Amino acid sequence: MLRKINKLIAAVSLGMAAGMQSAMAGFMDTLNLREGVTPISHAVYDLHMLILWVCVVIGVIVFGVMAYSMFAHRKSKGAVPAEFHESTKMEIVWTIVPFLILVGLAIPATKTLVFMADTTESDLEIKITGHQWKWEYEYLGEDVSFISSLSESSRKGIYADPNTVDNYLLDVDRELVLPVGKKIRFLITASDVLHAWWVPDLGQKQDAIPGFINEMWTVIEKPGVYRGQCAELCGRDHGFMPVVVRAVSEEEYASWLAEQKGASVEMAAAADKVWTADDLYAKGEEVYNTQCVGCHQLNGMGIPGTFPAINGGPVANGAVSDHLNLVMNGRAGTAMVAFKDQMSDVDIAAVITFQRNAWDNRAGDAIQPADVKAAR
Ligand code: HEC
Ligand SMILES: [Cu+2]
Repeated sequence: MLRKINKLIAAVSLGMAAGMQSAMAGFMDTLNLREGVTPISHAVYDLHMLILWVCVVIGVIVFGVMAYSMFAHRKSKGAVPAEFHESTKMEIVWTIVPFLILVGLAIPATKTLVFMADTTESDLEIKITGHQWKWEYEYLGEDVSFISSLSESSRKGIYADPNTVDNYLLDVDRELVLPVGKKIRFLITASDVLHAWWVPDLGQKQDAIPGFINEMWTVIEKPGVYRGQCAELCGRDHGFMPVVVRAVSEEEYASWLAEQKGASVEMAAAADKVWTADDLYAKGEEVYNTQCVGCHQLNGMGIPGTFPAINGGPVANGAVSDHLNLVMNGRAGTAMVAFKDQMSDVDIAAVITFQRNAWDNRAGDAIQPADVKAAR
């Protein structure tokens, strides 16, 4: 009989241990900080686990002593409270012990911070600029730069059923492609308001501040796609400026970079040729749907009181030179920024041609990339 009970207890406790283990693994996956894929994310994770366990041990000791004292010295057992005041010995002990614990935690924490701040000896540098509401990436010294905005599918999901969209609001039209195993230094700033560049798997978040350049570095250990978001409330479409990093092997990165350079040569050639109005319109619709819809809306009606309508608006139906001037230079003090630094000649010519002829607008004219180039 006794043996049977013993067996039962053994089986139950084994089962519980297994259950605990899988519960623990589940907890680690869903609730805990992620381990990430960079030396910094590992350092941060290890520091977090160390401090977590120190807190657990302190918690167990403190609550254990409390529970034991209340149970062992309860009134029904005739416990008589000790009566003493101002025990210097006790006061010294409860000051020194927490002090030592804090110093003990400050040492690894400071080490991690110093490690994170060391941006020296990087292999490549990327300048990241936050704009309302998109990210601009410049590969310094490589003559490659582009704007990364919310993908078309995510944008459509806003008006439809988000459940049907993959990576809803975490998907972009152009990913930040980076090589694995290289030390990358990021220079982070913003053109308009505060933003913050954040990718959890890289273990870092950095404020993007107009007029300031913040730094951070990373070495991505594993190829893959890592998603993040703007993490600083930056206006109406703050939730619509995701970050997508695609980490690839060194060879893939080199060929991607060469392709980008080829594309910019192609783009220069496209800027020199004369476009048909139809081609400009088609291209312009694409540009409008990624760069301008956020404010002026799909139907060109804007948001009354905040963003003016382009459909029937005075500028899109007025002189083309004024239209060009507005799109290139923006309007100071408003959310209408100068697009000349963010868009190519072709994109500017195309989007203006589109706006002048879309919806009910019937300007009937087109503007060539060469005109945009001349106006720069
Ligand atoms: C962040 C919001 C925002 C985005 C994005 C934006 N605009 Fe604007 N736009 C504005 C605001 C605000 C104004 C009004 C400026 C003012 O007060 O004069 C404006 C005005 C305009 C006007 C003049 C409208 C009129 O007739 O009065 C045109 C044309 C225009 N924008 C074109 C564009 C184009 C082209 C794009 C995309 C490349 C674009 N805008 C993207 C905010 C935006
Ligand atoms: Cu932002």
